[in-house]
Amino acid sequence: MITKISKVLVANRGEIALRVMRSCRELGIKSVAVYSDVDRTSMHVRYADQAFHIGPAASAESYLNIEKIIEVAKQSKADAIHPGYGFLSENAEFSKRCQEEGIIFIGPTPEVISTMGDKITARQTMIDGGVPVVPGTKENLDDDETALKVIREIGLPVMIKASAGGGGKGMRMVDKEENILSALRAAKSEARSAFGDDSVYVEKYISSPHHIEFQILGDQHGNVIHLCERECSVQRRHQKVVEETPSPMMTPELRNKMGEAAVAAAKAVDYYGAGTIEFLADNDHNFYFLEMNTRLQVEHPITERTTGYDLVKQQILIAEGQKLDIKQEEVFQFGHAIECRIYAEDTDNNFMPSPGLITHITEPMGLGVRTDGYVYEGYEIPIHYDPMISKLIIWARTREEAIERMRRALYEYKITGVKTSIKFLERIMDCRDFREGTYDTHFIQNNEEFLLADDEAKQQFEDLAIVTAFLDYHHKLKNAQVGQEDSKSSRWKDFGRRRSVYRASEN
Ligand code: MV4
Repeated sequence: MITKISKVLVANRGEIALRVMRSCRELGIKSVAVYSDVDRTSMHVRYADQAFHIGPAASAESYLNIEKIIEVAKQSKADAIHPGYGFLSENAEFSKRCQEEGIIFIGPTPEVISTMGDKITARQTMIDGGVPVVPGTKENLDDDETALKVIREIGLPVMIKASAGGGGKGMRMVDKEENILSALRAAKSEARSAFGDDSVYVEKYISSPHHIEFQILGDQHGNVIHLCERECSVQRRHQKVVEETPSPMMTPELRNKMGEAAVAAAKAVDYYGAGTIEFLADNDHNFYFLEMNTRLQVEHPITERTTGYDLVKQQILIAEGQKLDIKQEEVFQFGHAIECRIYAEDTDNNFMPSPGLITHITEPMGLGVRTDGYVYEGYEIPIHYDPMISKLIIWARTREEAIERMRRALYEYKITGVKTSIKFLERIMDCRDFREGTYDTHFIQNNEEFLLADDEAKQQFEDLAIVTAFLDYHHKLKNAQVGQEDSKSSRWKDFGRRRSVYRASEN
């Protein structure tokens, strides 16, 4: 049965709310925004066809307020809700409430969210579905004696993980016999206070893994395909910083094997919608199921760019009950895509969030450049939410060209008023391990000194360049000379040139 969707409530804010509404507009679907006190002037409110205030800044009282959001959906006669990522996107209760109210939840069923949210159950489900998992335990480790016995059987080092966790919370690595019990207790108590559930399980520790995830799409008729991988090993404290596709370590053989495993993983839970299967992979091409994310992910645009599919549109069509109109054999990737997450944070000060007023913003443009953002000049980034400003997504025919284009785009990106991670990202693009594509999940840690080295001269160039750009702009406006060729090169242009020569010869 197909239920045409004509109005979608977007239960989110920021760049992802805007991203979802854009696809709605292309499909001729009306969009409804919800917003908190501090988001009254946010871009997603301006873009939507309708907007409803749902409460104070605190997420718990607004973007996480299930009943309020359901009430707005009914009031606005939205026939579907898109949760974006974060907030209520992986909340089984929310999916259930939508079901009960006859509102289409653009995401999986409450049962699937619960199964994948509980990592012990997820592991068991994958084992049953024939998907490789990291060698380890199947049950909750309750008493010390059993714990010691199993951990000795698996062999040190091991990773103790919270069943209710994910994303690294409640996780402990153990490499010494005498530390087993204290690590077990630490993991349990962290899990209890973070999730109210102290179930833990144990896996063999994989020493230098890659984080590789597969994008999958499943419909409500049992069809599942994958749209290749994303390499997400550039992470800091379990936060992704840069993602790319294809993975530099991927081969056609490994992609086929992992892709098949990803499809099997989705089929094991009768998954429908867009989802991601996360794997750990080592340099010997062993790979293991890690977690499944039952939502659209932040990094989805690199898959869109190389495969050509609009993932939000696919989500909507699937939610309507349509059959997937993509066959696995038709899926191919063209070129290379890299995403950098631009954060309002002070990378020189332990990556402290740096919310505040955007006084000036110039975004990069040109061939192969996409920015998914939501801020504008005069916008104040609130302190209450994730400080991500935008995502810079670069496409080029080859990886090398994509890296150079990313450096160019990061160079063009000018934001004043808040501190940003742009410099840090430029450093990543200049890093040998990244350029050679030989990095793993320890990349940022291994290259910390290079990535954080302060270059005062460069910073002064940059500050001056921004001021000069601004002055140049005003000068041009005043003399109405925009569009005319300058006879003299401005100081701003000199700085730009000198800097790129310096950087090109660096490697
Ligand atoms: C591991 C691991 C090594 N061995 N499991 C971190 C987040 C959570 N999703 C799983 N994580 C890891 N699990 C075993 N058996 C190393 C990590 C890990 C990691 C994984 C993906 C991306 C970045 C990471 C950074 C540190 C540790």
